[in-house]
Amino acid sequence: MHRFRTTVARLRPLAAAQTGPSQSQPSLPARALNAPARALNSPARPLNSPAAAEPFLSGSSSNYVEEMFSAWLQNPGNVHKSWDIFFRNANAGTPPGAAHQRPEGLAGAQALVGSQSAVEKLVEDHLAVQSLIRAYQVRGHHIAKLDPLGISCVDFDDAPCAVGFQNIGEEDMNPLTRSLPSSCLYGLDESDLDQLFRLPTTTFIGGSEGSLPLREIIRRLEMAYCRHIGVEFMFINDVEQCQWIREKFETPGVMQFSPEEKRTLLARMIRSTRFEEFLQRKWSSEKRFGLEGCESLIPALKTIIDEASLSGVESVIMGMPHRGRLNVLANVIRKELEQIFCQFDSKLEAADEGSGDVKYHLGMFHKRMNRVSDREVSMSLMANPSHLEAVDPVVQGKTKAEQFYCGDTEGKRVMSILMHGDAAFAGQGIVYETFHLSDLPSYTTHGTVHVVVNNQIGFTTDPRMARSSPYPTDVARVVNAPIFHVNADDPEAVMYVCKVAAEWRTTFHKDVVVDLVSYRRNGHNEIDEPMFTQPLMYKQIKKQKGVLQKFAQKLIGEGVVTTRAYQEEVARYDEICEEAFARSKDEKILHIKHWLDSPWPGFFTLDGQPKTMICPSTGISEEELVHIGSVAASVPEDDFKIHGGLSRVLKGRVDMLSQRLCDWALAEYMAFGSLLKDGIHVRLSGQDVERGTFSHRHHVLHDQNVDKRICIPMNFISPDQAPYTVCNSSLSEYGVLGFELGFAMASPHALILWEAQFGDFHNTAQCIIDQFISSGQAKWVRQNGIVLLLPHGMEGMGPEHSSARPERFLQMCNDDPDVFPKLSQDLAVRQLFDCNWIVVNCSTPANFFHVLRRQILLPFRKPLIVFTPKSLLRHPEAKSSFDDMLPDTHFQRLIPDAGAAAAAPEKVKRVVFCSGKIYYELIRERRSRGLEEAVAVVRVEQLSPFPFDLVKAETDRYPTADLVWCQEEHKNQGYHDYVKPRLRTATRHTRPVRYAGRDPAAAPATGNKATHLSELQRLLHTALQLPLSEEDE
Ligand SMILES: Cc1ncc(C[n+]2csc(CCOP(=O)(O)OP(=O)(O)O)c2C)c(N)n1
Repeated sequence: MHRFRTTVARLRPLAAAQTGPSQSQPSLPARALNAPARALNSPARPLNSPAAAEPFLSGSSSNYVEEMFSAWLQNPGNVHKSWDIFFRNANAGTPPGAAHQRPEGLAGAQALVGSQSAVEKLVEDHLAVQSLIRAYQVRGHHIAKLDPLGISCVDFDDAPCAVGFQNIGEEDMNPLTRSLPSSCLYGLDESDLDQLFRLPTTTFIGGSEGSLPLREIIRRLEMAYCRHIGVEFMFINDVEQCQWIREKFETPGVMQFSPEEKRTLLARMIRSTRFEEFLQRKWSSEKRFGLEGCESLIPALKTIIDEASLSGVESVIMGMPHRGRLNVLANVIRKELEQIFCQFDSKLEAADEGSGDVKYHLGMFHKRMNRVSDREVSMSLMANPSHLEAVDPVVQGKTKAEQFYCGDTEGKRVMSILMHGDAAFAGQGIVYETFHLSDLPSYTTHGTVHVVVNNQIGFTTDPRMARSSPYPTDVARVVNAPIFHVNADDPEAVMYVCKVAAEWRTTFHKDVVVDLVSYRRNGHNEIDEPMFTQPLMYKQIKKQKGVLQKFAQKLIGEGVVTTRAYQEEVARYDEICEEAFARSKDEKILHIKHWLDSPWPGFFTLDGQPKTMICPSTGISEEELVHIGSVAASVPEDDFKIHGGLSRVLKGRVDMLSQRLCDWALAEYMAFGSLLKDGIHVRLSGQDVERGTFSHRHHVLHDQNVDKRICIPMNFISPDQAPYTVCNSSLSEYGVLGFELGFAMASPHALILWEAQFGDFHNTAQCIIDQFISSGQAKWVRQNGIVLLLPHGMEGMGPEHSSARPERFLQMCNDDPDVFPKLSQDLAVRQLFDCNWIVVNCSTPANFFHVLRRQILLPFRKPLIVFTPKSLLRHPEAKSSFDDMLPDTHFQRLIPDAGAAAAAPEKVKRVVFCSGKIYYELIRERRSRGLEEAVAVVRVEQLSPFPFDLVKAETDRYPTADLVWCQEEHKNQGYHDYVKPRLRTATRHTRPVRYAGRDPAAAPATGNKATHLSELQRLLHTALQLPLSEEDE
């Protein structure tokens, strides 16, 4: 791709007077030779002479030399002999200033080649032209006419524009009429304008011509870079990619469309514009976050989808904010218009469970024929919360999952498109987190097309106050994504950049940004008054002709359509809207289910219900346990040397297996392995999950002798198993959890887990937890079985790393604390079906094993929050027998006391209810106090939905005992606030429930180990002290 042509040859005399190399000795800046040597990884010795001593070649003219040097490195014959000698000398150690020698054959030709100064001027002028071309490529976008309003306040103060021929429009293309500072012209002046110049290989403006007069060079550069498209790409450090972009924008005549294409574009503009006008006419006082001012978004998206479909893409997953969403649903996804219109009828009753959501947040899935490619394309627009940009990683996760399920390892069949507002794109950190997932092997979706609806305002805040970067899109530069700014009032320019963006993705499988520079005709929404805050901008907007009107006039002027044909097309679409409106009146109920973005065909009955209300046993056979255990204890690759410490871990697993025991890591292995064997994909993602933060998991083995050689035993369980994915993530919670949630959305037949490094870090992903996980089903009738593993427990490690904040998760549970559920055979499953998520804290490896398997064996999907242990990972008592994992065993929502207390319940004076690791502290203390008969310790393993029935059974079993809730967390934290009213309901308010735990506190834990231990001792004392002290009464 990259054409290294003989640059010196291109400088061959254009006229006799200009021929021949100079006798002067051009001296080179050190960088000029160093840079390509590095780029090409050449052994050539770099020069170190000070650049200051090299007046002849400076600044960006060094590119010219770099290019020659690169060409010379490839083959010395590529360059003119004079440069060959120069590079040879320089490489041999001669200082650049002395490296030039006149080549033999040319020496005698002195008389023919003209004066030394003419040659110097020739070289200098060519270098200047090269600099000028480069300046347009780098900074042409600064002066492109991107803003339809002409009031852009993009501030380039930090990057002043040095392109000379500023703001030369098509109608005013003559630079001679301007007096220009000479610095802008790199030493060129008016007398050079008609001079012919060889074009360097880094430009395509010549088309088939190798040289052009300077005047034409400038005109073509202006056409390519300074009209309605601003191309920002020169920061990309890949030569091939830069050349590709140059070719797309510089080649003469690239932006020409056939009359047919123009008519299609007009029809799309009509739909986009008239749809908003229709809504405005019918519901003038309703919020709809219309697209007015950026109507070309619709043809933009359709162009991207057309191009993608032509290249073989079968599924497009989209995420977008509120602005223009109804229009996208109507005109891109092609949701039935009556379904959209009936959302405006507030009197319609909702047919589905849950709260529903406002119309401009709902998602949609639809498969349709693409007219351009004649191929079917599935399109989904993901439902999203109000939280701008939160949907970005979710879309990426779902895209990755779809690619995974169809074996699309290069992103050729499934792709994502993300839309953004300008203020949100610049302001929300999740955008950055999402970009940083874009090129990671386990997270890449092989290129996303980002489209920014840049209406130059965010609610009431203008860009000067909303961001510190010139463009709202600068965040994309971190991943070397090209950015195509385009004036959205020029639909043809929009269509062109969208074509190029889609082609970019197809070619390079990397992200790309289209920045639709536009305006917002109305206020933030249709009932907002923008003149309060942006009076001048809105005076200008009021004068602004609509883009459809302008575009129609242009095409009519060109003779592409007649006025009549245009009017008929408009009338036709208006009629479509009117008819749909009439039909919408027949709708009697609102079905949110019609707005599902991720249907799971076959998983539910036809009317969307679970096929059963039964959860089978989650146990597995002894044989299977032994087999999976043996894989977990092995290195299933030949000649694979593992670390000695790891050998001990694996040996420990062998020992456990021989005793029919499982610790935490092994139980997790058993759960994952058994599901994989049954064809269920398991994906575990998060920071350092491969080894496990606490070095207990070791799912990826590393050969100690061979770099990057790894082995994942979990993939050696059975030949026809599902693949196992375990992936260390970037250091992000918001982005990665969102991604995994999206992954889990794609299919119910996979176990998708996100593990926080420590449970408290989940709070940087709070938006995903609040907006999607806890409330997603209620808002969008969409189920999700994601699992969150949150290490939790007071281990004396200080306020950080101790608490996964169970209180927060429990506070968001929807089970009623005051209602004792109706007892029935299927109560446990029905409770799960009714809840918004499941919260557990398992105290045994076997229960952890069961709860993970239950996620898949349930006939529906619910998010699962697991507070996972730290010290219990190696606690000698926290082991489970195979007996607890065999067929017919289940997850235990509550584990009753099974010792002396249970044997003689009438003698029991106290029942201590607890959850999680405090159980082991309690039984140790009970033992040391000799209270095994007097105190029963009962573990609530499933906190939510609360096991009312089992708690009641326990309190009934010990009728004369007093009841205590014990937790190691502070009183205002942990489970207390959630559990207390439910325990009371379970006892029908007949028995008081006392608290044994830490006092209320602001921080989750003390930083002082001694304080930690004394607090623990005190709470254990409170829990086990008999009889009750007076203040506890
Ligand atoms: C995370 C978040 N913070 C604040 C808001 C409130 N809000 C809604 S729209 C909006 C302005 C968005 O501006 P922009 O991204 O430019 O999109 P536009 O509405 O202009 O199309 C704000 C601040 C929000 N929805 N989400």
